[in-house]
Amino acid sequence: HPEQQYLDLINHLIHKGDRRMDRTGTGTLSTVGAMMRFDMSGGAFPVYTTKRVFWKTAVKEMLWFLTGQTNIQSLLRENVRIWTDWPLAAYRKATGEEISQEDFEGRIVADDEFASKWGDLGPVYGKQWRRWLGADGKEYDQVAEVIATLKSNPSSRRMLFHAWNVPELGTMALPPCHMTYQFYASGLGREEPPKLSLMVNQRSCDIGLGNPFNICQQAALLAMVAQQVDMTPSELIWVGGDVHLYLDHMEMAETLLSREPRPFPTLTLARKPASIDDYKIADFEVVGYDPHPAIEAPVAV
Ligand code: DHF
Ligand code: TMP
Repeated sequence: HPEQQYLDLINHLIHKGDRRMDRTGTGTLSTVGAMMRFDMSGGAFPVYTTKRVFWKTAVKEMLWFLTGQTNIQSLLRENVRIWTDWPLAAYRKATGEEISQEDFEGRIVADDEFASKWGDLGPVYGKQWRRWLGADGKEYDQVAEVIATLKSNPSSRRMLFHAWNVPELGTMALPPCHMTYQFYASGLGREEPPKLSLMVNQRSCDIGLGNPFNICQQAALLAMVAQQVDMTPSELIWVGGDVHLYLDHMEMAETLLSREPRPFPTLTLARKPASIDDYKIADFEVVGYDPHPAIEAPVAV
């Protein structure tokens, strides 16, 4: 089962991981240089099954990246709360106010002025993907460029977008974890439609919480881009730099390892939107997802 790659990586971290302190003060077991490959042909959607993954939340985050936005207000309006901790920590630190997460989120949603002051994550993924600011003062839409190249010159070796914008790292809530997205088309001129693969390079990976989200949202991106360029999704290749298991995720890890993976569900896109900017969460039809129960685990801030 392809999910075995994930379980093997967790097992490796538990037994061979380098035990170290980390930025968040939580402590991790860590390794460097991991690869997982997921074949999406036939519609397989790599959403892990050894715990319930809230794939709609993960796909909504991907759709939010694609809008180019960086403020959590639009995420919260979609009921996605995974990014609140970082602006909330910044707000508490700056004001000394002991505001609850719910109250903070409520203010972000209701009050545009408050949101623009406190809800922005800085120039994170969406900004870099869609509006990278060049030294020439122009904004570069890397995603549109990749899609245009896939249509005009699909054997190009330059079809990638990158979020590691060095001069802007300091003003991001978190520097990008998933950094480069490189596309690769195969069977060109021989197969109709050709196949499209995506290789993602991720410098830092929280194997317990972040990775299950990342894999399924990156798979969703591959499905969208393939549809836009009339290709069929092939492999998602995921490469991790510092891959780590937080020490307070150990119990979750043991539970995951004790469970038997189930078949991946299938993903169908309900319609073909006019462009990469027009996808909605309702376009993602996932059939046959039958996971083991969800596991709650703390996120290291
Ligand atoms: N920091 C750390 N330490 N790990 C991360 O995975 C992480 N991810 C970030 C930002 N900073 C991070 C953005 N993505 C959750 C999932 C993804 C994510 C942030 C948080 C999360 O808490 N997932 C829970 C709850 C899901 C939900 O509320 O819908 C989960 O059980 O998957
Ligand atoms: P770092 O910037 O010190 O590496 O901390 C970022 C943490 O967030 C790290 O544990 C990796 C994790 N992370 C993911 O695994 N996936 C993600 O998509 C994001 C945003 C973060």
